[in-house]
Amino acid sequence: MSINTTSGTSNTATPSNTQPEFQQQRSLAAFDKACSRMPGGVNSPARAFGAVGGKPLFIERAKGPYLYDIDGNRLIDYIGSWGPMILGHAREEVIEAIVSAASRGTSYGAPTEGESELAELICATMPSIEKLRLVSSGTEATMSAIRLARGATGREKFVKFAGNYHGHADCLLVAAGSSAANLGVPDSPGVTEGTSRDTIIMPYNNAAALEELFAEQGSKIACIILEPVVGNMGCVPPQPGFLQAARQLCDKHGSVLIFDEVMTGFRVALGGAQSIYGVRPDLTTLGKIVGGGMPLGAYGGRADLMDHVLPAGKVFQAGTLSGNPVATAAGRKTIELLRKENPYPYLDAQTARLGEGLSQAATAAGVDHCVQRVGSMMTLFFHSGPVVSWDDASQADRKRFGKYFWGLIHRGVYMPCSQFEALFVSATHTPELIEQTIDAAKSVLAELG
Ligand code: KE4
Repeated sequence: MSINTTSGTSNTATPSNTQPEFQQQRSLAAFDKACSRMPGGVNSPARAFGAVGGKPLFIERAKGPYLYDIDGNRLIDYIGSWGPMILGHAREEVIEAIVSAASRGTSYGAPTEGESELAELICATMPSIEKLRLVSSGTEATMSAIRLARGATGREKFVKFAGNYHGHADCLLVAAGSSAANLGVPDSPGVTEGTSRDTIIMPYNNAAALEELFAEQGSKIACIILEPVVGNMGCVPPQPGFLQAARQLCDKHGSVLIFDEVMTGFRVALGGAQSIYGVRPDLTTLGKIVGGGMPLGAYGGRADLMDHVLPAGKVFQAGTLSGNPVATAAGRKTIELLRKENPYPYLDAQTARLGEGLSQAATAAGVDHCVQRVGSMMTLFFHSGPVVSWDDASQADRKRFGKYFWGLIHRGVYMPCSQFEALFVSATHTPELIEQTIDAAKSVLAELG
């Protein structure tokens, strides 16, 4: 694992475009049809290409590092379903586990041994998790962890950070208010003042501001929730001492420290960001990779906290498909393969090379940029950097990013469709594909320069 911000110097761009002419007719027709029945034609706004312009590609299938869309375009995929596909798409052993589980029934609404086996695997991989509850998404995990922290402490306020995304629970769809107290205001229609006023929004990577807040309000704060490596404003690593400050403040004031590792769990390292930075959270939330691409999330941590959750305790949380046997089979197989194969050194090397190549290409083109990476999650910011908070990230050149995104699509490369997302490299991205991606980027960036 290495953390770096690079903006190196380099050789000239060598245009390469070995892809057949990019087509989009069928996707455009499919999008129009989708819009007739689904708002914005998608089931999650991140897919709608709103941040890059144009209309989304409809995918027919995927295998390894590739997506194949309904117009026959083959694309090197750097979204990986927004993180889950670390082993590459349609890994045979995972598919076999899903088919085998599904052949025995898809859901029972009763406990299975497979849930305990997955729980054991997660606890063995992330020792801060002594007990956990399986749910069906990252949002459910974070929403439930915040409720648990509030229920266990009897406190109502909690802290999140600008540029950190934790899913769409009402109390999290909150923007920093104008007031100096950083009190939250609704960030979506339908979110009420009542659910926002207990959410405190702070600047990420600002330990001094956090210390000042806790000095004033520490006894009222149920928890801090944060992305230990931010992916949702683009990749922003924690500055030295920031995570430690959050830990110390929670210890001093009796607040719960929640690491939202939905994206970083099993991604930046097998044990997630907490295994890299040596800070032990009280609760961890998981999603994405933990389900192997199936709907599965989890929240867990100190047993004394988790025992507040119904029916062991009184904090309510439930779910029809929580711990679903097909999803847990996919999650177990994925984690078993990660533990057995340890792809992390390979992923680190491939992503480092990609970052180096993108930076060299941008420098050669005279494009203001920086590259920020932790393990196999990375962002090329159209910003001179460093990007340490939302105030920095929000200054990035989104328009230029959109042109970069579409230029790469036309060259057979599918990057995250927003400047404020991280790209993900999988174990199936070969060195040849990394070089092909760099060549495509050289060609695109040369046009942008
Ligand atoms: P889900 O409810 O989407 O499974 O997880 C919410 C969530 C929680 N915490 C973190 C750190 C996350 O990154 C996410 C979801 N990530 C986004 C993309 N950055 C999911 C993509 C989407 O919304 O379609």
